[in-house]
Amino acid sequence: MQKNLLIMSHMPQYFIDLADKNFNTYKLWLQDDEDKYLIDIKLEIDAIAVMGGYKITPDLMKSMPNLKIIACYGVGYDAIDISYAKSLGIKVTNTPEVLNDEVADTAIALMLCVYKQIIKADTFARNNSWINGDFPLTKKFTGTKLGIVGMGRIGKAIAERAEAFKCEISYHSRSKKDVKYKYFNNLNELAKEVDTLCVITPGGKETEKLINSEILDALGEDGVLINVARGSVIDQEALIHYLENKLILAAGLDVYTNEPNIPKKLMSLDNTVLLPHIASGTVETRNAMGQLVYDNIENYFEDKPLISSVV
Ligand code: NAP
Ligand code: 8YV
Repeated sequence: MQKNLLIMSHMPQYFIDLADKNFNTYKLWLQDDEDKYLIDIKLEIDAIAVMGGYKITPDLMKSMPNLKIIACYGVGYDAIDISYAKSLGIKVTNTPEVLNDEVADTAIALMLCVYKQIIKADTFARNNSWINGDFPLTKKFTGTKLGIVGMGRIGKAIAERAEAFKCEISYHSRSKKDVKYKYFNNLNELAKEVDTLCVITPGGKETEKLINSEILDALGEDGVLINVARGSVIDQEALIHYLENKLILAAGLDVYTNEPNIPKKLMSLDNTVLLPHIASGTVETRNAMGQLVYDNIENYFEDKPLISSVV
């Protein structure tokens, strides 16, 4: 018998097609009254598929007595109450590895855009400003000192790419990793040492405002901040203050505290490059993520081992 899969919000079509073919799908985001719909279907749901940023609360889990697995479309699962899921025996899966290259590419792209002012130069060319004179000289990225905060799967992929740019690479995480780069047990010391700080830790309580005024101070007025992790890892108000007052040089951001809202102040600054959380957003990578979400759910119901389980 086909299992009942609740899809919380719109997800890339590749996954929807797979899900429609193989499960009874319930599409919450297409309903006029989502709360009433959830009440109507709550006893039927066996599995949930959810985009990374969508909150899965204890109340929602508690309301579905047959829920066995929550498959997160993203490697970061900070929006799901994991310990509550565990307490109910609900499995949670995520999508590690398949997006490492894409997110690392985006991190490097942000660094190049910030240093070489690619976005401003594009606007300058389109506005025909060139006829009035050359674009101002920018700043060399190759050979700079890069500090990676979070030397995990994606952190390593960023470091591999940065090596090609002859960067001097060092990193901070809670434990030293088996890598050739210099380890800083103290984040403040790392920030003092580098030109660019690139953040790629998980979100959630453990890392909340890890990058605060103290760290931005240490990064200093020539320092660049790149965030492809989660908005919560940075004290966004402090960051705006440091950017506005040129207390750090610039920032390249893919993620924000209250997505999809980006503070107007951040938009108005000329020393930011802002992306709408697209670090993994190519057709190829999103299809691979969708396949992994699907395979985890299918494996669960076929009594096969989960490919990437969190709990
Ligand atoms: P991972 O392999 O688990 O690596 C996470 C790294 O962060 C580890 O090195 C870990 O080392 C470190 N870390 C964890 N907590 C820390 C803390 N409190 N202080 C300092 N370092 C800490 O995860 P991943 O696959 O690389 O993904 C990392 C994160 O990137 C995801 O969780 C997600 O939030 C984000 N992400 C964003 C996008 C996007 O679209 N922008 C896409 C993919 C992923 P220790 O445990 O030793 O500290
Ligand atoms: C996704 C991400 O875009 O994997 C993650 O942690 O942040 C991104 O790859 C996000 O999860 C949307 O589902």
